[in-house]
Amino acid sequence: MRVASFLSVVAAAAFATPAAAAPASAQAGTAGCGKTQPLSNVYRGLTSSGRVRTYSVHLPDNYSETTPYPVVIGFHGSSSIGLFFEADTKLSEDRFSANKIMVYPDGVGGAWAGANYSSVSVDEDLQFVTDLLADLRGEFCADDARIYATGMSSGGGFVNTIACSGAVGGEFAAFAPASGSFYTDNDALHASCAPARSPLPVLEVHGGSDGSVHYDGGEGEGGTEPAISTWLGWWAQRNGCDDAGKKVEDSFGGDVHHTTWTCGGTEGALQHWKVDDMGHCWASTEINFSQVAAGELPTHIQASQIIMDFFDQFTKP
Ligand SMILES: *[C@@H]1O[C@H](CO)[C@@H](O)[C@H](O)[C@H]1NC(C)=O
Ligand SMILES: *[C@@H]1O[C@H](CO)[C@@H](O)[C@H](O)[C@H]1NC(C)=O
Ligand SMILES: CC(=O)N[C@H]1CO[C@H](CO)[C@@H](O)[C@@H]1O
Repeated sequence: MRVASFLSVVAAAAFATPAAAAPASAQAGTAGCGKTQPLSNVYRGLTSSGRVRTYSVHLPDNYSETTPYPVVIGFHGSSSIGLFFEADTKLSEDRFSANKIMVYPDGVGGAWAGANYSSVSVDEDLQFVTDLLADLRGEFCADDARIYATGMSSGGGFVNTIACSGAVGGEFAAFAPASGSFYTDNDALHASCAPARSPLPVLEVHGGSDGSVHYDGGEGEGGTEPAISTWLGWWAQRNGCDDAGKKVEDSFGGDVHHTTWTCGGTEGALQHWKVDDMGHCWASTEINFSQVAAGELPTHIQASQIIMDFFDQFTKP
């Protein structure tokens, strides 16, 4: 009896605290503001579409439960898990994300929907993103206007699937797939891609020598992929970009090409980095697993820095 009433007091206090401590700031802090987080690395599970799904979170050093932080969700490549993507990209290191909440979800069976080898439907994985966002908002102090998605290979492809989904994609401020395998929304008129708004900021990084997700498109591991230039053309159209006025900057002896479009008056709302001699990996100036796996060496550019700098420029209107 005593224990029970003690517990009910604790429970009442636990439920009362977040609401009472919620900041009255003008920033769009989520319900998780006010909840203390004793650990900087958190592994969480939730049930989505009747299935247990998992994800890991890396919080900023000295996380303050009253500061709404930007959130970056990183989707791993095929046959992988979130923790591997985190280690490979080094995205949780302070130099890239000191003031961000980093989130790394796990795909079912190491895969994301859209690839023909995935065992879940696109609708189910999109529902998982919705449920993940709800869980994040309730647990952590997130800036609702600054939620971003990046991903590698099939994870990059899934980032495009999210961007093309009005309901889920509308929750994000910007998207950055790398070495993306774009299996969905490739129908003849690509009309199934229905972004929430225009322009929707998108940046892609791709190797010109990618032997898995060919720059010129074709048959990939999990389906047919468009040529990257074709795919960029679709986004230029959706985003209302001035295609004639796009700027191309070549560097590193002509190996690296950075293309920037101005879309609906927003400079850089569509961007592309192509590295001619790079294969299928996460672009980095430092050696890492995905490079080793692809028989690659470090390259000229650091995708982790480029992508975080890109995200910093955009807030959800
Ligand atoms: C976190 O706090 C410690 C101790 O106050 C300080 O030395 C460190 O620089 C802080 N880290 C960041 C990223 O602000
Ligand atoms: C997936 O698509 C690729 C490319 O079109 C094809 O070669 C492969 O056989 C397909 N696999 C399955 C399981 O359908
Ligand atoms: C193969 C390799 O160099 N892997 C490195 C990738 O990055 C992580 C995190 O910095 C290192 O711990 C690995 O050694």
